[in-house]
Amino acid sequence: MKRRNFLLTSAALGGATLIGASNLYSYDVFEQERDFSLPPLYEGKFTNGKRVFNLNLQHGEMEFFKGLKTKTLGINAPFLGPTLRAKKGEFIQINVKNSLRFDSTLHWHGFELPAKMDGGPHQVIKPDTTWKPEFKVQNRASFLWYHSHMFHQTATQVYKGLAGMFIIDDEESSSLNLPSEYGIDDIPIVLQDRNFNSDGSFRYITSMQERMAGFHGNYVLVNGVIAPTFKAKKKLTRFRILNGSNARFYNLGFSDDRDFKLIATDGGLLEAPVNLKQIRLAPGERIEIVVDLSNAQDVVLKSFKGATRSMGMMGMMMGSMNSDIEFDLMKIKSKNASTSTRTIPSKLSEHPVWNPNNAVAARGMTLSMGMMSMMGGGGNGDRFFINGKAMDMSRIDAVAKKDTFEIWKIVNQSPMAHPFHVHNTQFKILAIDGRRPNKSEQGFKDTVIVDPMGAVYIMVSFKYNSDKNVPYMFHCHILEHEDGGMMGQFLVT
Ligand SMILES: [Cu+2]
Repeated sequence: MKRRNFLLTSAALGGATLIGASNLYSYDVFEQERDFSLPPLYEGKFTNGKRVFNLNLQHGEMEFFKGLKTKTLGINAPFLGPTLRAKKGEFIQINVKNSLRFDSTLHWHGFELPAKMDGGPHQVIKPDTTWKPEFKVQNRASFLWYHSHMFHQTATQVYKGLAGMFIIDDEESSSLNLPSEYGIDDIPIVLQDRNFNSDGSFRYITSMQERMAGFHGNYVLVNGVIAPTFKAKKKLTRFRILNGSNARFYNLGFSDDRDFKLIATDGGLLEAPVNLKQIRLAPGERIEIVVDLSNAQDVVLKSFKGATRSMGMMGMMMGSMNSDIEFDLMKIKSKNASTSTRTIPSKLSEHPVWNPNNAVAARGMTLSMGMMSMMGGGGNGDRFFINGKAMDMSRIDAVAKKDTFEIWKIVNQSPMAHPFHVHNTQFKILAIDGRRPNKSEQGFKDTVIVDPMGAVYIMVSFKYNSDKNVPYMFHCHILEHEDGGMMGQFLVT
């Protein structure tokens, strides 16, 4: 009885700190039209045979609400960063200057790259210094991203804005006639939920429940804008969608229930497009979809129920944070969209066949949450574990051999879903809770949803790089869980 009251009270308090209506979803968020924001495209500059990018981590200020200033972090901008773009096979160098007042890192999420260049917790960039990773782009055409991976600080640094998108092209992707003009018919979208105090400042976690479930905000930003209106230029439009939220899952679809074609997942093109009406997207995951907008009717990109699948008491707590309700993300107007000469080929790519019998090792990764955190009380220590251990920078949890296959079984011993992410690889899903992956789950992945009390088998290969000293990370991509210990380290030798 007491607990129930507490939950009700915390939900009510959460509402009181918001601006305007009690939350985003109880009124027409499109009443005030806000322009869609396209992140600037930054293709770098060729110098001595390398594509060179200059990035600056900086403090900034944004007006998410008219007349109210929010202190933010950004990369070459007050909030978030440019969309970087490079081609497979190129050598790239990224000069990352830290103009912040504190340590940070910048991790190239989804890249297969040398461990020293990964931008994880071991590659700290001190204030007023510049980190200059360089590596050959080995990934096939795909939609990757970059973000802070500072130990214990990832959640707050990403929350304030240290993230951006990264597009890789290759001959295969360029030879297809898919929509691919940046900002015209090829539109990147990062989804991030936030809360605000009445003075406009970001509101972050204030309760143990929020830390446990991960941060869930009542406003969803699309490229840094609350519920924008996107005016389509072409009747056939590709959206590259990144879930850059700290913890919120989405179940994406359209208000009129129209079909869309899923053409790519984390690691690039599927073998063939898959017709869908809804698709779940967890923090860290990306999808590329192509939508037919030729009927000229306004339509809303939404998140539907069914995103989180939390169980029992966890489900109740998540419910109090609006973690699994239906809500609007972005309005799409296509009245003035022109006819497209682009097409969606029925065959997109051919994936190599990976035979599980060729795996040289099998590993188990069990994800769990501490009982104290389950009860919502006590202690400041780590509350999230992999194989019963919290992340330790000085401990190596696994050693893999370069260019071999391994099978990892990821087991979720908790009542909420976790997106499991592995660095330096694009893996394949072998099985999800005892079933074969369906067509939309058969692409290359670097992050996979492991549902409550579920188990997922993945086949991983670390093809290109080895380093006997510097580890890569595997972790839950709910950033509060990662910071709270649900992370481990592996070497590739
Ligand atoms: Cu998690």
